[in-house]
Amino acid sequence: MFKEMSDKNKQEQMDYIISKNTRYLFMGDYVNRGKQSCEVICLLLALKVRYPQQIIILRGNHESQAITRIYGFFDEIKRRYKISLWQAFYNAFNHMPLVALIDEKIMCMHGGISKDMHSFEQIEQIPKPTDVPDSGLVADLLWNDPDDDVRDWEENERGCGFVFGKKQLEEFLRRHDLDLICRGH
Ligand SMILES: [Mn+2]
Repeated sequence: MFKEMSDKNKQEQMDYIISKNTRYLFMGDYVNRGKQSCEVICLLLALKVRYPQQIIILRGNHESQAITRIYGFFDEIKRRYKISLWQAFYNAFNHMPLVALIDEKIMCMHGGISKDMHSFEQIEQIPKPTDVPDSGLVADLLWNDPDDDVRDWEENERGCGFVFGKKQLEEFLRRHDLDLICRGH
């Protein structure tokens, strides 16, 4: 993306920020723990508005009201702008997609698989806007982690969600006819 920008003059850069034949999937956690969360999320949202089909922005566990309140985004917005802008951002976060499916075979999410997920229709039926609850399918998709050392679903040391092992992942992939999952967190 940035190599291509550097090859163009200023005017051309405007139209070539992203490659025309490429789709970009962002995997969440755009805000908190940095000084310029506002710039990061505004750039991504601007790209989404300009290239709606090519830019996909999944939600991370940091895109929530409670987590932005604790880990820096709220303080940044309050210091630089005003609290109503933070409210506007978390209202937008509440509409963000949780999962992307590539060619029916690669499931992408920020956290991990959920033992509460039985079908993809179930994810489509999650009402929006939604905040991130403490438990259940939405929390799992944004918070869960893989762990090589666990044999079963176990509590997550992060304080939210679960960890899962190879066996749980293989069962999940078989049940949903997937090749692999791709996750961030
Ligand atoms: Mn995360």
